[in-house]
Amino acid sequence: MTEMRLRSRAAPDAVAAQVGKVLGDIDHDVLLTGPARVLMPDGRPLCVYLPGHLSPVLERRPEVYEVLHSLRNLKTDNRGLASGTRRRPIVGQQRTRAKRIASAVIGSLETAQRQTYCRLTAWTGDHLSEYEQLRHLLLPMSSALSEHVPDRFAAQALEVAKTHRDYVVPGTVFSTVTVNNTYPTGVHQDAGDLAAGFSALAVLRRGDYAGGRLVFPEWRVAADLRDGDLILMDAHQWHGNTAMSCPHGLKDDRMRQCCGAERISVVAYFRERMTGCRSLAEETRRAEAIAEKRNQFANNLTEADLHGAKGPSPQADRA
Ligand SMILES: O=C(O)CCC(=O)C(=O)O
Repeated sequence: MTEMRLRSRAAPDAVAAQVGKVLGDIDHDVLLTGPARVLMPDGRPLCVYLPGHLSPVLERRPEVYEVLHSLRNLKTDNRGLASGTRRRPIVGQQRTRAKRIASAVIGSLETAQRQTYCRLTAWTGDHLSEYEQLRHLLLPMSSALSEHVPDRFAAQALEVAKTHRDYVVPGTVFSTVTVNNTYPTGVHQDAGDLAAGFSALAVLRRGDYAGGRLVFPEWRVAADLRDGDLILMDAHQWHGNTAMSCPHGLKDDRMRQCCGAERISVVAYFRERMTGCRSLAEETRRAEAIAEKRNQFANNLTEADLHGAKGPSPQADRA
């Protein structure tokens, strides 16, 4: 395996100008073409590229592709910079919205903003047997972390050991997986995953397309992941993809029909706040209790409103 220590980084204002943007080939100088370990100037690992590492499992287990492919219709407008667009406000709501893209989060999620309990994502809960099939892919992804970035693996394993097993993919150091289908991410840094850990990103590829290279623009390093390739990476470094196109130029959502283009990326990681979650059964009971309280509150409000509108005045009440 080639080992490379980076010496220079792009100027901060140049990187700032790329945030949220889909990149081009001019945004990298180095294209990794074989097994490589890339270190940042201070010696911390940026990425470890393992071409073809997952090909044997994908050949043996065609069902893995089928499950991942079936996720292509799950869309989200909640990926912010990674969608390659800016978030826009939604009228009458506090939430903002970015472009809708084919990106699904599966596995476990912690409490966050409007979600007051830990849980499996909706798809996961409804498709447990399909989710379990993905373990065939996630196990070698986790073992690769253990072999190639043992200190990051150990840090992640320590947090996994503190986490209820309901939320961890058995035998791995992953709680959560993002599955993207055939869109280039804008330049972003991942959030919510363990700072001391490392992410593992696998690609499954179909059709005859160009682009979709994974680029670390601050370091001007890229990899053009082929079917079965794996890259272990520090997802807190800025990263994004180059635009994708079919041989005769089509670049949009119709690429799949046009040249059979499909690029599935599977990003596996550990969400650092999972350690605070109680068992799924306890969290579900808690969620039901919260829902019950909300219902009571809503019912009380309705009665109060009715009294306010039609009932006796407070003075009459007191008399
Ligand atoms: O598909 C890729 O190469 C990158 C995916 C990614 O960065 C993400 O989902 O956060």
